[in-house]
Amino acid sequence: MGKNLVYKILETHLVEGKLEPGAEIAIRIDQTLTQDATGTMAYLQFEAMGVAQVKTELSVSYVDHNTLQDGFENADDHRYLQTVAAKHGIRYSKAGNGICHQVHLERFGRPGRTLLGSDSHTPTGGGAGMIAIGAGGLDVAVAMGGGPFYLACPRVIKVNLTGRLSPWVAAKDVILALLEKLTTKGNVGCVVEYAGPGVATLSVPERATITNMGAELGVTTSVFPSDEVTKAFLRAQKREDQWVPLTADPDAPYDRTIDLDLSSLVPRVAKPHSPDHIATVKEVAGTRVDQVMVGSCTNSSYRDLMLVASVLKGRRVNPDVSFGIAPGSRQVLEMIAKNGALADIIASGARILESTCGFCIGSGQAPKTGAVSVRTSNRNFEGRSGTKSAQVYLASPETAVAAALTASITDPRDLGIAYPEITLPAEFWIDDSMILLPSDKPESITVFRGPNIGDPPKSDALADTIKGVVAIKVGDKITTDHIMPAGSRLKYRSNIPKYAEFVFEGVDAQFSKNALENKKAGVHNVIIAGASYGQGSSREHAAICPMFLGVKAVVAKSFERIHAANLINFGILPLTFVNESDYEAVKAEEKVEIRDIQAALKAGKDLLLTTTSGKTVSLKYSLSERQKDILFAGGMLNYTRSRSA
Ligand code: MIC
Ligand code: SF4
Repeated sequence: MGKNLVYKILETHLVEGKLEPGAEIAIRIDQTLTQDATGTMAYLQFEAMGVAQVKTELSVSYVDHNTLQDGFENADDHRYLQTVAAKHGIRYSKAGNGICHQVHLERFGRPGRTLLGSDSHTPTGGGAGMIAIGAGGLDVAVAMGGGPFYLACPRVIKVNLTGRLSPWVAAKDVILALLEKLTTKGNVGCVVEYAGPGVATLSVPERATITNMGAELGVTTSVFPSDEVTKAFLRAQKREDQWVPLTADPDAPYDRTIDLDLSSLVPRVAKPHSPDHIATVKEVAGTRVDQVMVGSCTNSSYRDLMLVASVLKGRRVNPDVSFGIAPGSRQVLEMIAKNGALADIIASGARILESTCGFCIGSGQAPKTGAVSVRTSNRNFEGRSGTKSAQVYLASPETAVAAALTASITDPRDLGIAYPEITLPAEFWIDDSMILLPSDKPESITVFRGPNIGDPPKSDALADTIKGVVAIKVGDKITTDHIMPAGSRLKYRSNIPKYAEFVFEGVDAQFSKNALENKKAGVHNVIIAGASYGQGSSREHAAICPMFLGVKAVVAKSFERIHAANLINFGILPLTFVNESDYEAVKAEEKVEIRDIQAALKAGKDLLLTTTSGKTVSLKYSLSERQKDILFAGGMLNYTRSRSA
């Protein structure tokens, strides 16, 4: 029997385990990326490992998230990241050079390679035929140190693309259609592999839009074959020598196949407040719009910006709309500046924003009270825009620019404008001068540490009995934005005690204070949650800060992959209900106890949670022996230290 593309790449990188769906495997990581919001912790942990030079083929540290610099904190982090990169063999992409995923795709994405990134949208690289996976910073630090990455060997879903997109229908509509089918829940442990004749009709940046937002499906990653289109893209980036052809064998097995006819698709949006809350644009057409934002790692490529500029040329943004545009990279910005498209954008009345994440993560551009904001980004969780009452719709650049012109959600096919076909240039503008190379005299570099940068907190070995209280009980689809807000709080990413003050800020403003008091009184904190707990970002702060507050276990109906791994890395037990209906049995603020944890874990037996109201609830877990050992040690850092000792 033949092999699918995912297993072909995994096979060449396998260092432990067998390629059998569900089994734990370890793979060698060729490339890593970090961004500044997760990077400081990742490099502090890397430094703690005592490895002088990274052992990967390529490691890049990007600064793209925290560039607002309203205070010294972000700038301190940037300088720390720059010096630590210079010292340890890491390239450093300066603030202003662009969003990590866009820049990485342009300059480093390489078919057949593995990439581990401390950001959940790392799968963007799948657009160029790599296995690109998002993980917590600690896992990335381990990979930089030469350690393998452990994951559950995925089940592979084939998406068979046929046909070709119609005018005004975009790559974004492909992934929105898939989110409609597969939703954000229930896809943990899967990888999406694209195949079929429709693949050749999509450019690499379009493929990257699709793999980027595959993160919202909750899959481990998504990948496209590497073909002539990939080759042309690499050639245009002056990297043709890095091309290799890669496709699945014709008789390759898959867990299941989804057929998607590109020509049948229509423009779609994700309605507030979830990326899988899908409607066709026609269904919501006429909704009044206050703000439109084009950018983010999903839709900020040269192709996307040229499309928007071509529509705006000679036209004016509706006076009732605030329209912001953030090009994904300096390459994109320079190219549209040189070819005049930027002038068309400026003339239309759009606001030009820095090439960073910015609005996508609520770092600036918060819309007005109750605003409707149409954005080309990938997440519309409540409050993420910085305005709790805002209604955020996710859409393609085509649909976004239509809303900017009309101040209402509008099917771009109804604009009455000739569709501007955008072709990619034969050569992109290449200038890597903002990607600093590591020092050739690493010993001469002193790492800068400003007052905002604290050491990662220590965790204790796993307690045999958890005796404490349900510090919070939450429902389904709790995202890492709920657990650990970003936006205006981002600047505390390097200062755990301070950042921990904001855990669950928007859900229960007293949580942090109460949890810390419990901890001081020796009472363990337990979180009770519904399905898909920890959706969204890879931020390990959603585990580190609860750990700092004395959270010992999260009991949920189900977990998202990256967050579950982060909990384990920081010594917090991720447990699930044997009977989901028991979720109802455990009340907020109730006293709870889980005994004999070590013995049960060693024997692979269920755990029992007892409540003060006299109920007993069975709990299970999905942990490999290695993960159990990490938990016994009280987290990955302790585990690594004990093993090297
Ligand atoms: C996000 O889109 O939520 C982020 C900000 O990029 C996060 C990373 C972070 O929280 O720093 C992600 O997606 O992993
Ligand atoms: Fe940045 Fe938004 Fe992409 Fe996250 S999703 S990496 S915040 S642009």
